[in-house]
Amino acid sequence: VSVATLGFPRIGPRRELKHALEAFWSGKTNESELLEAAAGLRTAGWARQKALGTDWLPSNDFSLYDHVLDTSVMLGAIPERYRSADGEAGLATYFAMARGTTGDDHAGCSHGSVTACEMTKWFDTNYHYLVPELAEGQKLALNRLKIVDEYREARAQGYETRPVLLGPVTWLSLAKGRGVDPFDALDEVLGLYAAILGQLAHAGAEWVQIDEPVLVLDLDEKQRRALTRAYARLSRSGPKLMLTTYFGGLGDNLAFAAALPVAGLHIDLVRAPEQLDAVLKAAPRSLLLSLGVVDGRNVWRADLDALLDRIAPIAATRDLVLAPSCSLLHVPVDLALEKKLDAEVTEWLAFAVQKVEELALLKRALNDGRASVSEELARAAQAVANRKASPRVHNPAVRSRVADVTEAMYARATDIAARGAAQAAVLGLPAYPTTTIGSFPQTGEVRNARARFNRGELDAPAYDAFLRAETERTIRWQEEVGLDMLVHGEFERNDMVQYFGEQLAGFAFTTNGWVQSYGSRCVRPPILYGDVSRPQPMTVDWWRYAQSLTEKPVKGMLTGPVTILNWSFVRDDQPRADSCRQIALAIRDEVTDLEAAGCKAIQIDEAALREGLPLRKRDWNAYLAWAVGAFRLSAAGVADATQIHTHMCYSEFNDILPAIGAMDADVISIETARSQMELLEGFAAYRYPGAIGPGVYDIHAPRVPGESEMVALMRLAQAHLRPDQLWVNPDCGLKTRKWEEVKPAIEAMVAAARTLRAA
Ligand code: THG
Ligand code: ZN
Repeated sequence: VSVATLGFPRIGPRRELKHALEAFWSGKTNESELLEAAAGLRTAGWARQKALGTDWLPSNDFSLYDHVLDTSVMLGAIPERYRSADGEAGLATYFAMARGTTGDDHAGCSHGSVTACEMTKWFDTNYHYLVPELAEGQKLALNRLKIVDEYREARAQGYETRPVLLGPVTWLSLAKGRGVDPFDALDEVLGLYAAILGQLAHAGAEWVQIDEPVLVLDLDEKQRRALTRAYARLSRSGPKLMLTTYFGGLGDNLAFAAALPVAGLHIDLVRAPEQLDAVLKAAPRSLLLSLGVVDGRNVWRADLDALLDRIAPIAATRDLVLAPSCSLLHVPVDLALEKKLDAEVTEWLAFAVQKVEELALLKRALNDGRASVSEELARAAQAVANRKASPRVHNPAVRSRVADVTEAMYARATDIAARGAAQAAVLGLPAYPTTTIGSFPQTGEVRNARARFNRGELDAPAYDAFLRAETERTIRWQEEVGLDMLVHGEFERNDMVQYFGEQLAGFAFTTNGWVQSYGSRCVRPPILYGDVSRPQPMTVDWWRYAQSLTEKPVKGMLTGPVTILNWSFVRDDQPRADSCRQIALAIRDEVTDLEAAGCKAIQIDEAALREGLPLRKRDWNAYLAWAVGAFRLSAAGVADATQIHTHMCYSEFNDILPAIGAMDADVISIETARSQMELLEGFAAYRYPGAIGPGVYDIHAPRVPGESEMVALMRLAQAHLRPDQLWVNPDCGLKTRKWEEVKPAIEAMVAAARTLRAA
């Protein structure tokens, strides 16, 4: 038995990569300083994993921005607009693809102003990759081979590694064709992959890890044929291939995957423990199996005794590799850096470093007998038992409240049309009412004040006074500009999920538990460990203060239960649906408290509802049923006259429109500016009954659109929806924008609404 890691966090224990990247982007450091910092992180990663007992060290799991982008650049899939005059694909090209350029801040390089490549979620994780693009007539060709360089770099330092390569069929499946089917390039791509593998073999690599997470998805014929063709060819290209699958079970692809001519197969036994027996049956003895037994997506300690009971009989009959279920990219680096987390919860957790320790312990128990590590195993077992028995996890009051939830609690008293009339009478809004999604710019000043408050340099009354002044200024500005429904601006919030998690019982927080979200950006997901309750109102005082400043209605702003769940590390001791229902009840309390305080419109954001969809279509309905149910449970406690809004990010939801309709929100705001309102066809065809605010201002770009552009977008919307269904708002929250951009854009938006009313 040996131990592998499929990938280690690249951001660094103290986000060293983030700091190195941002220093470079701002011009404080030069390219060689950035590359030196990156090399330092790689060396530290290898040394660390080796010391912890990893036998199969990964290389090329590191990336300066994103491993999918690395793969695209390696294959020469660089869209024309990023190609510099001298044809070289260096760092400037790489970061132009990742982040776009503004034309002026890249002095000396030949790019004009270009937008970044599209970015989207990596399977069902909270990590974003850059979408590969293939255009008609595009010629692919190998670039500088980072994978070979990093293999050699490790070797020169005395580390024999198993290079990590994103598989060709997954890369093609993620790619977007512009006027072409990416799979038309299959043979060209396979030729390049074969050459890469050849070079790795030449450099001395005996094994290569080749990631094909598409093997856990519903595959079509084209993908299956491509996989067969790919591995028939690549298995003859030099190194032995460890084909890795993760984020789910192989399911109906099992027989197919087990028959591919590769030397090893990695399976995810955390997401799909039930597949082990079937895999053992299907996998020939000659296939080296890698068992993903430790959760690469969550932060809990593993139950080592249970794992040993399961694995020992297998280890007696065949050679095994033990590994995390997937790359450790998705968990924080090191629990030892958490000094403020309380001791009881800390004992239940394992971050990347601790997960490798768990694997090393399993290996020793299997190779040398359990007795050789009985003390360590006993300690691990005690921690697991403590967690199970802890009163912090189980709250009888929450349990009985959930048990008492009735069907009626999931439904508003009357239907959406009748509610609309009641709300119109209370709110007195004009046609085409204007509003924003909730947040206003988190300026350097705001972030600075929060940082000083967190460091204890600013006391609570001073911080509070600062936030109130920001809120008041923002209310005054919204009144001046003529918005119809106002927001308080959310200056008191950091990350929205973190903000609510910090105020709910049942969640724990880390100080260094950063996980890469995209590029240099990270999130610190809350850790949901116990039954959830809301000790006291969370947002009511901020809303009350904001409403006291104006006669216009101010929206209450909440994050929905599904989004809080999807962006947290969640319990693994009960179904996600059960955790979600508990969060929903806590949010419901906040909703009814806001209503009791006089709030007439409450927005419950479900930014992450769509991205929580299971990877397999057959699981969609079950997810949507409980997710939509949780939203309804959080929202349905209010009177007809109280208007419930929701907001969803990312625009692809035509395939779940019935579920969105079933959420029964009075008003929904969505991203549409970039897709020219295409999405609304779906809403129209589905006869969406509620009101819709199709975003008319793409807040993801610094560009400020003008009034006529927004009017034109709304005219497109009018083609699909009744005038009384339409709201006018930006695409998403404004927290990442600057006031200099927001002010003219919102002024133009209000002017656009007035033009529509006049027509
Ligand atoms: N919250 C959480 N997850 C998310 C988002 C979120 N996933 C999807 C999307 N939004 C990701 N977007 C971002 C945008 C900005 C940042 C992170 C993810 C960001 N992070 C700061 C950084 O890395 O410097 C740290 C923020 C902090 O101090 O908490 O800017 O909104 N949970
Ligand atoms: Zn959004």
